[in-house]
Order: sequence, then C-alpha cells, then structure tokens
Amino acid sequence: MNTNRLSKTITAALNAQMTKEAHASQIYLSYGAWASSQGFGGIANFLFRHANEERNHMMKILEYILKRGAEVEVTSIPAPPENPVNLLSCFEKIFLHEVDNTKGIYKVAKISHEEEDWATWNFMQWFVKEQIEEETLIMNLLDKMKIAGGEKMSSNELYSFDRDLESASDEVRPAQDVTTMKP
Ligand code: OFO
Repeated sequence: MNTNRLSKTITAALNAQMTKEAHASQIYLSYGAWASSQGFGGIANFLFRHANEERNHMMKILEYILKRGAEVEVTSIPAPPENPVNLLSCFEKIFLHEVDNTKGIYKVAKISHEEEDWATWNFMQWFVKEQIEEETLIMNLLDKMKIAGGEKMSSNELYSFDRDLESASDEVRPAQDVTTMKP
C-alpha cells in the first residue's frame, strides 16, 4: 500500500526548498565569519544565530516530508557567494538572499495550491509569515545603517551598530525543539 501523501512535484519542490534553506544557512555562516574577521563580533554573533535559524527551517521541511510519507533527498549545497566588500553591502546581499528565498517559498505554496494539497499549503504559510519577519528585520537594519551614513558610517556608528546586534534578542532554538506544531 502506498502511504505517500505528497505528489512527485511537491516532493521535488519541498526538497529543493530544503536545500535552499541549507544554502541560506551557509550564507549567514560565511558572512558571519567575514564580519568576525573584520572585528564586528556583535554582527558576527547575530549572523551565526541566524545561520542556526535557517538550519532549523531546513529541518522543519525535512521533518514535514518524512511525516507525509515521502522521500527526503539530501543533495550538495551551493557554495556561499563571495564576501561582502563592507557592512552595507553585507546586509544588502542578505536582503537579496532573503527575497530570493521568499520566491522559493512562494513557488512551493503556488504548486500546493494548484494541486489542492491543503496540508502543504497550510504548512507553507508558516514560512510565508517567517519571510515577512526576516525581510522586515533586514530592511530595518538597512534603514538604520543608511540613516547612520551608509558606507560612510563613522567608527562610532559602526561600534554602536555592532553592539546593538550583539544584544539583539536571540530566538533561535535547537532543531530538535522545532516541529510543525511548535515552530
Ligand atoms: Fe529560512 O528564513 Fe530566511 O531565508
């Protein structure tokens, strides 16, 4: 008896999105390492925490695929892009990565809607909401940086920006605590 509750198309789309979340995690990880090497310990900390968050998203999709009786396909992750040239470009690049990830999520949501797979459509709504929060978070940081002078931020501004991110709230929870019911 076949107990798989996901179509081939939706399984492929979910697996692709799972890899995209893993890629997002690698991007945050590599930018975090870059920030740390530039002396921005607070920003590095923020980016490392976010790398964990993206990994949790990857796990959330993996668990969902398994829960629906379909097959998980773990593939290689594309390498992160080159390091940013400065802090402003770091957050601009992050914003563009988030927008790209949002597009991936919309794609899965669209397919689930077309297939009338309401379980997956409902599952994807958590990600739709999460992307709004993430885009807003980065947008706000970009606004702060622009107000503080953008590329020409003074060392004082850079210092307080770095310090602010060090103490920003940390909502990352270990992957094993994150479930579909308790995201
Ligand atoms: Fe997975 O939330 Fe950002 O990209």
